[in-house]
Amino acid sequence: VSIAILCGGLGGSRCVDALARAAGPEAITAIGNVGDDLEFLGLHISPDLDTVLYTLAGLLHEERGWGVRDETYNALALAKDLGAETWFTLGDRDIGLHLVRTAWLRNGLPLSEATRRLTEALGVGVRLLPVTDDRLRTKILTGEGELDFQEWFVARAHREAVTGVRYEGADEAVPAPGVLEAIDAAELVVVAPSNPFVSILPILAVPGVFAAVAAKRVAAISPLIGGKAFRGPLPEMLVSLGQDASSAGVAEMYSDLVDVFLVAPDDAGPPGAVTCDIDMVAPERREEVGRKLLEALL
Ligand code: FO1
Repeated sequence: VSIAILCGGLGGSRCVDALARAAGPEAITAIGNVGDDLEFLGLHISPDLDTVLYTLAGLLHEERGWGVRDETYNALALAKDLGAETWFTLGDRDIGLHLVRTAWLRNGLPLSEATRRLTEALGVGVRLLPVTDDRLRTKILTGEGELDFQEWFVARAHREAVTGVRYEGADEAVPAPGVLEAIDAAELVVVAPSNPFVSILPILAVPGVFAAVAAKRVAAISPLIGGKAFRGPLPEMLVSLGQDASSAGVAEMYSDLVDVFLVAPDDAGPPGAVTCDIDMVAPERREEVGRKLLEALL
C-alpha cells in the first residue's frame, strides 16, 4: 500500500506512527504543517515536523507531547540569565537539532532537504515532507489583534478567543518537491486527527494541494471524541469560529474533500461516519489501532 497523511502536531504524529507500524514505514509519506514554524533566539523551529520526527524516533517527551524526553534546560536557563525572552521552552537536546537545521537553512538548503537529512540521521523510515519550502505562517485573529501562532498558543496560553485564522504566505507558496507526487501516487490520503484550523487547513492552503487531495480517496480521522480533544484548544476554536464543537462539526469543515469520516465507537459522528478504534495515545496500542484503521479503509 501507499498512504499519504496530512498531519500537524501530536495527533498527527501518533497517527503517522500507528499507520507506519501497521503498514510499514516505507508505505507512508507524511505531509507536515509548517504554519506553526517560528524563529526564536535565532533558531528556525518547525514544531510539527519535529513532533513527528521525535515520535517516530522514540525520542518524544510523551507527557508534554513536544520536545525530547530525558531533557535538560541549561542553555535556556543561561539565556534567561542573560536577559533573553524564554517563553518558548527549548531543551538542550532539542536546541541541538535546531542548531543543525538552522545552519543547513542558512547555507541555502530547502526545508524539505533539511528534513530528509534529519529523518535519515534519526533512523526514521517514514518519508516526511514539509508541505512547502516557502515561508507560511499561521496568524491568529483575536480581540487583542492579530498574533503569531506560537505567541497566541504558548506565550498567551491560547486564552484569547479566536475570531479568525489566516495563513500568511500560503497564496505564494509552492508545494515542496515530492508533495503533489506523493498525493497523486497514494492509494489513500489520510487527514490525521489534528486541529483543522491550525494543522490541516494551512496544508490545504498551499496552491495545488487541495485539488491533488480532492482527486483521491480521502479518509479523515476525527480529532474529537465526545466533543473533547486529546489536547489543545480545538473545541473552543470551533465554537468561536462558528462551528459545532463535535466530530460532526469537524466533518462539516471537510465535507467537500473527504470520502470517509472515522469516529470513535462511543462518539456521535456525522451521518455515514465509519466507527473505528482511533485512540492512538499509548505507543503500545498504536500498531493494533493502525491495523484496525487499515482494515476499515483499504
Ligand atoms: N508548547 C507549549 O505549550 N509550550 C512550550 O514552551 C513549547 C515549546 C516547544 C518547543 C519545541 C517544539 O517542537 C514544540 C514546543 N511546543 C511548546 C509545542 C508547540 O507549540 C505546539 O504544540 C505545536 O506547534 C502545535 O501543533
